[in-house]
Amino acid sequence: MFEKGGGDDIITDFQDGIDKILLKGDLTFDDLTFTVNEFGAVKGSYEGGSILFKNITDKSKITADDFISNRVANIADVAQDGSDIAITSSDWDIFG
Ligand SMILES: [Ca+2]
Repeated sequence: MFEKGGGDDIITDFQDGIDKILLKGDLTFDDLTFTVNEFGAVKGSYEGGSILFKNITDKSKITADDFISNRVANIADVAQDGSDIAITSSDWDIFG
């Protein structure tokens, strides 16, 4: 999960349209500012941290649809469709 102050995270194999990023706490998609770093990878920065999409080079591919908030009642329900969900900051795990 990614939350304010969560530090810098790297996702190496994001599958656009399949994987979802869980935003924890009061962090929302609107808090993210997307840039492309010096290596051509998309980076979403927020207060206290960032999420680097190491294999994504097109900013337009990362939209609100790629994120879920922790207001989703049951994360397991989301994961059942085979999606991977990144769920921690610093270390992250995959469900699905
Ligand atoms: Ca997308």
